Amino acid sequence: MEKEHKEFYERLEKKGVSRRDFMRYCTFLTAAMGLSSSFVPRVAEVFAAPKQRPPVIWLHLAECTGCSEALLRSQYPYVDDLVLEVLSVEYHETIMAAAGHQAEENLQAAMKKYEGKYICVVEGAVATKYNGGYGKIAGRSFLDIAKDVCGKAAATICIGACSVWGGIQSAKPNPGGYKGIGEALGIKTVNIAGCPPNPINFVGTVVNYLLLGKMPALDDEGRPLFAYGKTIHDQCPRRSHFENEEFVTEFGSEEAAMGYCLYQVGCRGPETYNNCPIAKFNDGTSWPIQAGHPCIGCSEKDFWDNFTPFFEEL
Ligand code: FSX
Ligand code: SF4
Ligand code: F3S
Repeated sequence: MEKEHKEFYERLEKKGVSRRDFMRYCTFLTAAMGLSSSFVPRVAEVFAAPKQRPPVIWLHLAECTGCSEALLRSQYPYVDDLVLEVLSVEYHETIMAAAGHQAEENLQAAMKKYEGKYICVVEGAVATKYNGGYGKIAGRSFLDIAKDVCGKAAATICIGACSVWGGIQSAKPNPGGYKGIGEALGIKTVNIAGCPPNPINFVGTVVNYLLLGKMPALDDEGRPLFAYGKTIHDQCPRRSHFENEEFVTEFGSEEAAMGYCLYQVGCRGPETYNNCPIAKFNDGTSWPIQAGHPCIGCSEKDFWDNFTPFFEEL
């Protein structure tokens, strides 16, 4: 065990991440997961000396790959994408070396070898109209692929609004009949909502599974409660301005510079459940409202239809 730890920290050092940075990350992750600080050493252990590395098949369907990008390209990318080392990722089109027929063979081989045991992570929506004509890989429709791969998985985690509810491709008039995985397949999925979701919400879900042997508690929409239990509005640092009716009515104005509430320029924070004000993005650098942009409600169902036009009070 000691040797394993030493090697792990040496590897981190080489990537420019000190032991201290790593422990800070684990402390933050533990808090984000809603666990007490006594869990920090155990959370660190999940990365430093993994007891199990569950096989994962990661599907890309209709989407922009922003979800993988968010995970892989944070400010200290190595820390977030550590989770990919804890998992045994058997198939992931963005990061694997194989292509073409070889990639397809890898997918089939992994499904056979780990049938009923692998976790399927899905990015992207499924086209359901015209025999799946709006989305195919290697001649197979997204719907066929999803049915096959999710059907043989131990659990399916949907990462991003697209796989959760259909996302941008399912916005009206939705010509391809796009749907999220749960609806298209009639199965229960763990839903990491957002466009893109915060990587910490995915990492926290996986670490919860590895640490406690189960998926985290979910809300009615299948979203982990530790991340999506409260509205943006209830955690927003601009909330006192809302209460005082101090609003931004124009971008670039004095009120905007003073950090007033963005409700009148279309903020959907009151209707949106997510932990952005606490978790922030890029290792705690900022988040939409901190940067002066209203929340567009990216972690809510059908936000492209329900919350548009953006920048207007609903
Ligand atoms: Fe969708 Fe993810 Fe938005 Fe993009 O893959 S949730 S379009 S950020 O990337 O699925
Ligand atoms: Fe609520 Fe948005 Fe105003 Fe923040 S900026 S207080 S989330 S309405
Ligand atoms: Fe999305 Fe709103 Fe957070 S737009 S990233 S839920 S602040």
